[in-house]
Amino acid sequence: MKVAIIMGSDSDLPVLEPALKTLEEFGVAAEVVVASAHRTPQKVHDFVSTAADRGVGVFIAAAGAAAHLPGVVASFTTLPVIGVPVNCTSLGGMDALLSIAQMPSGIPVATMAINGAKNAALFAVQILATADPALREKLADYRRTMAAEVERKAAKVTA
Ligand code: RP5
Repeated sequence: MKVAIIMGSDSDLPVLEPALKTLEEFGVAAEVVVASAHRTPQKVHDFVSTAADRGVGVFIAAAGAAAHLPGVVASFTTLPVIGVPVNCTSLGGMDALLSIAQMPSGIPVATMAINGAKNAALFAVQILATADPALREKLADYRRTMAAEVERKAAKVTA
């Protein structure tokens, strides 16, 4: 199963780099596309409505400002959609966070923190791992490594 990463503008790409890196680390394939809910809505529709046939299991959708893209993606699919609010305005990303989190009842989007692309990728991996024991083991390794790193740093503080 693949992850589809859809962003509202090419200007969002730097924020999404950690998601791409994380998926690569887990060996999870990604499709990446720029498509805007407002500027190229037909492209959004066509990309999302054909994604399951291409092996996509989860969407990560990122947008800034009046960030309608994740919600629109969710309206076209029953696959899980993870929303990443992008900080690109004078409102510091709060505009995007609220736009993405405040979905109407019936069409959920799992909303990450502002610029929270790494956690979006980890959450996507966790979703795919529910049906993939090898991926579950990689997640367990990741947690063990993270805990060891925390303890290594903590040891320097208490030494
Ligand atoms: C949103 O508007 C995009 O997702 C981007 O975060 C923001 C600004 O887009 P550009 O004006 O940089 O293309 O739709």
